[in-house]
Amino acid sequence: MLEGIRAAIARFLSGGHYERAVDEFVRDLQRELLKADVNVKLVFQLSQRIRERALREEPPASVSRRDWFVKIVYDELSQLFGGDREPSVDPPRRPWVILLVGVQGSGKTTSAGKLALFYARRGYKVGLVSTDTYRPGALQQLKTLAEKAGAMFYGLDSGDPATIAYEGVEVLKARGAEVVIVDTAGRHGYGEEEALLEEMRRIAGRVKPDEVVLVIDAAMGQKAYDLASKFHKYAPVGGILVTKTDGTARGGGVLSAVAATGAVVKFIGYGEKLEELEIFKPRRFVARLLGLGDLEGILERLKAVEEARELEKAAEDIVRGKLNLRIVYRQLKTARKMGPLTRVLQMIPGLTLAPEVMKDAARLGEEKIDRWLAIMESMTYEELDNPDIVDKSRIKRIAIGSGTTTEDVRELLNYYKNLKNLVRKLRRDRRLLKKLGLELEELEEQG
Ligand SMILES: Nc1nc2c(ncn2[C@@H]2O[C@H](COP(=O)(O)OP(=O)(O)O)[C@@H](O)[C@H]2O)c(=O)[nH]1
Ligand SMILES: [Mg+2]
Repeated sequence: MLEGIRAAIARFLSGGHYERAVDEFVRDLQRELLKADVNVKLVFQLSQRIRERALREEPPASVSRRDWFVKIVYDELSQLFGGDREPSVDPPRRPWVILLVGVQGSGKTTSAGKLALFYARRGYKVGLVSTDTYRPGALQQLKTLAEKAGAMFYGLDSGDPATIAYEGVEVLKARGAEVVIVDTAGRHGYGEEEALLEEMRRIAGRVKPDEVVLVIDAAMGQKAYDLASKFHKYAPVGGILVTKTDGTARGGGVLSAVAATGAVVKFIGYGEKLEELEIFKPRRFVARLLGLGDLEGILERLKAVEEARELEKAAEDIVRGKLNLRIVYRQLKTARKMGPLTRVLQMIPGLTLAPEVMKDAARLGEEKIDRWLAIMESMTYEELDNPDIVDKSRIKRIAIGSGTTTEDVRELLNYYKNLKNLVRKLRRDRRLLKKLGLELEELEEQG
């Protein structure tokens, strides 16, 4: 899937006629996603949405249609794999007990070790519990992993798994574990899910885990949809861990299937080593799918355009006479985010507004802007909306609150006063205003 989609993007970017290129790209994408075992219905819906948006949406000024199209594809693919959701992985309470469930061979034991290392590296005291009494060597496998990960360990090679799980959790909690991970056997094969679910329910009933994490092998493909749904019905699955995304299946099928159930994929495993686990972020996954090279540059450019629009909006507010310190704050904050002001200003095509003001701002320097931002953060909304009320005693309070001096506060207030005078002058100058008015309308049409 990876290579195929990348190639399709490359073809698209070098292609001729836009509409034809879109059609061709959508066809390539469909083929690749189907090859990666993504559900037919999902693929169909996705390509329809992409086509529709590509032909309907006008890119913002200074963005090419092709770049905009790549962004649409990126958005929609990210949606397919879970959208903007960034999973929360830090336990909200301690101790935190995670129960790992899943079919045999899916990678539970390996993942238990990976999670142990993951949490240990985040500074938690971790404990691992082995309940696999069926497979010889299972206990030793997890014990070795625990040692490597620097985690405590509890396990017995015979007895009732639910009882072992319960005792293990109690023992490790008593020894100070903040995150306890319980590995289960899941000895049941495909098609024996009922028995597996029953055993899981029994263990969960004893242990009362804070979170159940379902481990799914990427090679499972679309079948993951049914499995995840079933598990979800039995016990609220808090998160999904997809293993073996380094294999031929790449996880496309599983990840899209799981996203479709509404469950959150929290982690993906991409190798046999303990470190080969990462938090799953749909957007990052898709970025990799599309080949970062093209995409990063395009997204950077789009981000700059978006930020330029924010600045323009602040400029509009000023012209419309809504000037107060809240607007100044927003403007400086945006400008600050975008890096050196002079460069930023050059990037903004529509910003012919009040060149004096912008030049003035460009001369400010970043350190001073940071100081002013801190000052405005220490002011009340009332003061921001109506800076005239800021008297001597307020100046003193604001300086102390923001860790600056009263001179700094006065300087900002002066800057504001000058800005206000300038805007007043601008508004009196009808010709300029008319020109600006025209430009603002043009901008609105484009947006
Ligand atoms: N390539 C690769 N292999 C994995 C990954 N996770 C687990 N495995 C392998 O999958 C096999 C089964 O793993 P195991 O943890 O014993 O599965 P369990 O039966 O669910 O406990 C082992 O050979 C692991 O090394 C992964 O992310 N990538
Ligand atoms: Mg195992």
